[in-house]
Amino acid sequence: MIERTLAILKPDCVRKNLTGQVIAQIEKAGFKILGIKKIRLTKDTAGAFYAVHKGRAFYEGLVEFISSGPCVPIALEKENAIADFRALIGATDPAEAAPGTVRKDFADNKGENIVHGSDSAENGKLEVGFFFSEKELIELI
Ligand code: 3AN
Repeated sequence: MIERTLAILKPDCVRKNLTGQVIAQIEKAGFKILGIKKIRLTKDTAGAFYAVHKGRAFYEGLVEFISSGPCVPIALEKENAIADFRALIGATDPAEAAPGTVRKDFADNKGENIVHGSDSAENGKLEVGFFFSEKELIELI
């Protein structure tokens, strides 16, 4: 099934000048970029995006980190996009990520882990919609 997933190249990825390299890996893996932008999230917007994690021990730190500098949300489309993107980026904790994955190669820790990927097809659609209007994506197809 053709799915959409939302990637976010997080502030650590931007600070390390790795955005081009990670985007190259995403394209090499066959993902089509439907939309891409560079933004800085406010704490409020970051809190809304991660609302599902509200109440967990790492929530405040996560919101603080993702709003600490610019990030790069990317709307992606591909057959089996959710699972394939998660395989490309590796486990949440880089220490547990498989060799050759983006997080294994570039992430410092579980909190600062370079890239976000949606965890289900349903969330992929919702998260893409959080950053991109359907109109701006359709105009580019
Ligand atoms: P993933 O992004 O791999 O799907 P989730 O959905 O479990 O991981 O967590 C969302 C984000 O919250 C992660 N990308 C990571 O940055 C952060 N996070 C998750 N668990 C922890 C933790 N134990 N300590 C610090 N940050 C965490």
